[in-house]
Amino acid sequence: MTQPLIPIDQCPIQIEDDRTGTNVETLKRAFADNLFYLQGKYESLATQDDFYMALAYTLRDRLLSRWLKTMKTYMEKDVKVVYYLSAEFLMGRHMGNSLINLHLYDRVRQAVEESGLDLDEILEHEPDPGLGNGGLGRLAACFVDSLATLEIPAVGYGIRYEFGIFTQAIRDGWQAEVPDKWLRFGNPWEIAHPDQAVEVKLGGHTEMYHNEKGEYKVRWIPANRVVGIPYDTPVPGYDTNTVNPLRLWRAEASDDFNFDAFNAGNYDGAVAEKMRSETISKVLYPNDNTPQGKQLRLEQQFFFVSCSLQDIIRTHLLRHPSLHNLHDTAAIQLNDTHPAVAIAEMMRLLMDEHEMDWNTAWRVTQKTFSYTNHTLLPEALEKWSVGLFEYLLPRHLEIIYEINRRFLEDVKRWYPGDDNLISRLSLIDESGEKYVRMANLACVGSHAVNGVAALHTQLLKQDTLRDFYKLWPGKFINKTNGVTPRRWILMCNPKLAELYNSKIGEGWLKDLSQLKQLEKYVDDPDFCQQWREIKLHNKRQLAQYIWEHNGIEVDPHSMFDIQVKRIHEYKRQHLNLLHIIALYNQIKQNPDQHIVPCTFIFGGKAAPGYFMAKLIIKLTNSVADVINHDPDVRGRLKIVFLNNFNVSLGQRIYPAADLSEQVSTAGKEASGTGNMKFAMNGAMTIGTLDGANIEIREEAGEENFFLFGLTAQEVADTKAKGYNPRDYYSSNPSLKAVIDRIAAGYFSHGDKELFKPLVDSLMYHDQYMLFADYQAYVDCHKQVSKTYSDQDKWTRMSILNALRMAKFSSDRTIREYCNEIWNVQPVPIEMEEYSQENA
Ligand code: Z16
Repeated sequence: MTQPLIPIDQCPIQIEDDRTGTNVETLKRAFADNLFYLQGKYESLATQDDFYMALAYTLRDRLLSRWLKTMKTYMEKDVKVVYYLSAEFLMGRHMGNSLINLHLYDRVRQAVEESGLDLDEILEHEPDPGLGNGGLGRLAACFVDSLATLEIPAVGYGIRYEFGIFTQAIRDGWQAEVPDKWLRFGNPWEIAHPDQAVEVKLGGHTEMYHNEKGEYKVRWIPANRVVGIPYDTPVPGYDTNTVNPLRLWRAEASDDFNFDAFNAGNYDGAVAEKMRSETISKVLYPNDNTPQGKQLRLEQQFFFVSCSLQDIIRTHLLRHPSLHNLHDTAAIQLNDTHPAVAIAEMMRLLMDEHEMDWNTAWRVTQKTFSYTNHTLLPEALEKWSVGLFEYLLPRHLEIIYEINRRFLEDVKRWYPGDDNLISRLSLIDESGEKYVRMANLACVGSHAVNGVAALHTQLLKQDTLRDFYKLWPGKFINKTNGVTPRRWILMCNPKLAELYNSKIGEGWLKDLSQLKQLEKYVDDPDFCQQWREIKLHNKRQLAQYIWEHNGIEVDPHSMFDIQVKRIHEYKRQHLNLLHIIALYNQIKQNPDQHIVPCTFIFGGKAAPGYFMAKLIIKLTNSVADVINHDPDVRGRLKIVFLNNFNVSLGQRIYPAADLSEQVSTAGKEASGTGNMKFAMNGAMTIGTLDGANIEIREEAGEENFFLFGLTAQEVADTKAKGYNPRDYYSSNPSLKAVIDRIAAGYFSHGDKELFKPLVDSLMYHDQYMLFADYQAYVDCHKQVSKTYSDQDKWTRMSILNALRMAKFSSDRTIREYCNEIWNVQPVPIEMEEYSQENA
């Protein structure tokens, strides 16, 4: 061969080819090609799955030239890259998102229809990739969308769980968990790179040795090794050429794994060991806001951290002779403490494997890392027993002890004689059994620490991390969360997007503040009418879904009052239920009394080991059974528990809501992000002064927010004074009647035991102060009903609310991270002529 191979994206292509072209005819041909050559099917024998796969490959092809060009540009320009380390990425379906971000929606719809197929059916066929639990994982997904849209060089690093968050089934009103086999039919969006596999060590011991220069060094002799294989999924920006990778690691047994045992004929033993190491990336731990102190979980954390850091270092060394300037090419963000072991692993890699001295390594590490905290719940702060840590990561424990020794020495110099301060700041909790405190490790090892909403950051500074704040006030910074308007408006609410486009064009999708221009239409009857029709349309669609999945008929003209989120006592789904039962009690007392017809919709998963959360699901379904079937109610109240709430279901639910329930105990919800999705889609919020609710109310105007409940300060004060929930029960007849009805077994066929744990927990502890907020909540709902009865007023509030949510675009959040934490700039990707023309 005399001609060198020309990279495909540089070939002088004269006509549209089947892998990049975007004419309808080309798309049809590409689709048919993929069906034949990749799925190996004639159209007549193809299944929905084949069609889905063929279309997915057609789109992936169209992402590839941009993707490779993006990587090439980053490499050539030697840019600084954001590495977002997260144990969870709750991406949701890729196909619709790719269609939108590539501006191919209409042409692909036409191509598919002309091929005699239904695009919506194909879209529905994609399994929802659920590699996350809730808010934290979905935030990571919104962030990678915004990073690509803002043309920021970025890589998302995480774990390619073989089983994502379980599928929720409801059996006899209880949650049952079904494994999520999302990879069963293969994953057309990912590309494996076994050539870039890395090795991860585990267990064993350390030893000292002299290197050639005669210096003391430490060597880690591991007991086990596993291999991490990277799988890359393209993340396209909206209306840009940027396509960043989401790089997820799968654990595989290393080749030489137990070779000896195998050769000695111990076949079973060798296979068992192989299975054990591959277990690391098997399954996502299904806990939101409550860590699980399991060895396998620590193995998962270390596994993906070690793979990612080795990958980052390899990338850096391709262009630089040493790691002294790593912080100039890499900004590494720790999404919660799940990847916080990275501080120790970076130190180990720099010192033990790259010959750096301690002081330099520590400076590089601090300048490279930053840490996001997502919770104030004390039980949610991660800690690992020193015994387990030493067993799995002996070298890292040594390094953590040395970081701690140096750190506490500084503190003693700054604050002599304050032993309590020392024990609070220490990376090791020594109050009983010894633990490594991961938040403390993340704080000392990072140059920036952020909370996820203004109140949350303030409380971090005041309470949870106050001692660290005292040491380094400049390190602490707020970054209020956001959500991507591409998925959470354009994709899920196309009619609303179309209304916006018809008035102001499409600029709002990259600059949400442009929606403010629409405020002038708030008194335009035509606009208001369209607004109401869109909401009604979305409600009808959801009503149809409810009919098909729950067999419950709901009235699209009733008020859709919705609470969807993970089930947790602090989120107070049961406060919502107490209110519903109060309304029911009113009807039972006076069946003819006027009430605003209302459909109460719930959805959310409970951690499988969280008994009280599961009991709340059972109570919801039990209350629904009784109320939905009581003839006295005459259909004026309907209660629906939507099974298996996930990203795809969220896309149906948020646009159909009239009222968004954001009722956590003040001071407990770090931010919330569902609150933002509801508001952007025109739902009014009923909520406490918690998390980002406060900022939503600030933006919307207090007259456009249904506020109730104690403030975070009042919650703390009430607790300090000695809170007694029984006082509220005895003095409030409405509350008493509600609790008595549950306790009497009214919703459990006379069984007084079933809900006793829930009733007792409220009566005797009420940790989250439902009773203290009960009356204010019921009163606030009266206000909601009254307002909803005046449809003109409601519409006006809904419009202003939605138009004022610009702050909650994750583009704004990411810009702030870029400027104030990461110090990175946009890097536009230039494409060759041919694909520009087709774009
Ligand atoms: C999680 O989803 C959150 C916090 C946490 O410690 C662990 C998990 Cl898995 C949530 C917060 O509860 C929520 O308020 C916040 O909006 C979200 O993280 C994203 O910051």
